Amino acid sequence: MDFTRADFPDGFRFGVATSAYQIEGHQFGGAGQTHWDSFAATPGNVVRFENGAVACDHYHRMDEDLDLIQGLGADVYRFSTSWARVMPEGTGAANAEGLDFYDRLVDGLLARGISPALTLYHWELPQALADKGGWRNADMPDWFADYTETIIGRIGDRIWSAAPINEPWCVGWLSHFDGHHAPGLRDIRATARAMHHVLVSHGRATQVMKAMGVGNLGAVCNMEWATPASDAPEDIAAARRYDAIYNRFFMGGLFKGAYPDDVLEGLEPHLPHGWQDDFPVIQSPLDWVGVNYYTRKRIAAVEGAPWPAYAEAPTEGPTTDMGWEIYPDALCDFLTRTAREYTGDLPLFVTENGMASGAAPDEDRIQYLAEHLMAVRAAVADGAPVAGYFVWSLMDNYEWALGYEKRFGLVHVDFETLARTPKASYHALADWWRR
Ligand code: IFM
Repeated sequence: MDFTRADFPDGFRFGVATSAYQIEGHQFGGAGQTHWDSFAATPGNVVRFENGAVACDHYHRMDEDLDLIQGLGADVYRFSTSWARVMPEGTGAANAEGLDFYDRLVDGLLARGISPALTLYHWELPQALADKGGWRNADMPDWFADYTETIIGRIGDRIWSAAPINEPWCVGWLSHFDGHHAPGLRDIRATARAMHHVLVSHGRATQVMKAMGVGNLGAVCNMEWATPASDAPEDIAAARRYDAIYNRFFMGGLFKGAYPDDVLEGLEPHLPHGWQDDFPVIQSPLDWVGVNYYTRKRIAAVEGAPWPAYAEAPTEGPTTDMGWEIYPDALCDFLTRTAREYTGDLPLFVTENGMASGAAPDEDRIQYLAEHLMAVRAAVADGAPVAGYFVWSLMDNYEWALGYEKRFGLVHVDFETLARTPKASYHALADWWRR
């Protein structure tokens, strides 16, 4: 990996990312049940019914993991707090042991010279709230605001940045329309409500944090490029709909105070009453935006099908172990488009990028990261104000519906012994991040 820090703008920050349920071990420390526990226990949802009960046992191995982050020379560690660990019933009493855990995590990072980048929600919804309809319920913004106040009251004085919700598209569409993630619904009305309530909850949490004196607040959206499968006008329109649902819905809500017409075409009849009045909350001012980027899809129209009437066409280029096409150019395109059309001068961060690979040594991952870092440099050269790049992920972990099979880590985890072993990609990054 032939880079130095001097190849990136002054003050550019490098880091690694994880999330609570994927690494901590949710059976430890008094955490409450989550909707991922019940989703995983339902046959057919998750490879081998695997769940996050033990995961990487980060709960007991936190110091070892923080040493690994320090050994990399990372400037930033992007982690999430689990709502169900902080408030096992989703509302009401806080779990003192959970708060202590995150308190130690933040102090452990600061003691090692690493900036803590907090995400408040990375998908482990407390089961008690799922039982009340979860993201479909219009009370979610209030519940989320209470949780925000509780966790920020404990660690908000020491974090470097905070974002309310990781990847709203996954929380809304993937989980309520595609049914691939908890709660596993396939229902357009649930989808519309979840997608809207996620954004309102984002706005409420942002306001709560600002009122509590927390600065450097952002939003983290995953983005997937859509290329028409052919030059046919139907395929071009289908790819535009995919882009609208995946990417422009959330950026439109956050930065234009409007949803794209090609999404409203399908979702408007199902949005909650008065949805148009929520944009002032959704648009609470932000200090930065994070882009999580992995791949692109080729999209074809499906004639005669109901909205959104599209399907994925076969990939064309090389793929990762996820079957995701490796397509670095779109990272540059997304960064420049986001700045041009939505965020202007606001700093952008690549808050996730990485690949699943079982290769040892993982030369393919080194290549993937190098190509995407080149794309970041191209975006910077085009004037996009990119201020940081975080690798997904520090270590192999629970890849949701794909269980422990897909390995995104810079550090190998043996899920029998839980031993950690840095991979070639870890050493390659450490080589120049530590210079
Ligand atoms: O593992 C996930 C993460 O939880 C959210 N972003 C994408 C990653 C890889 O699929």
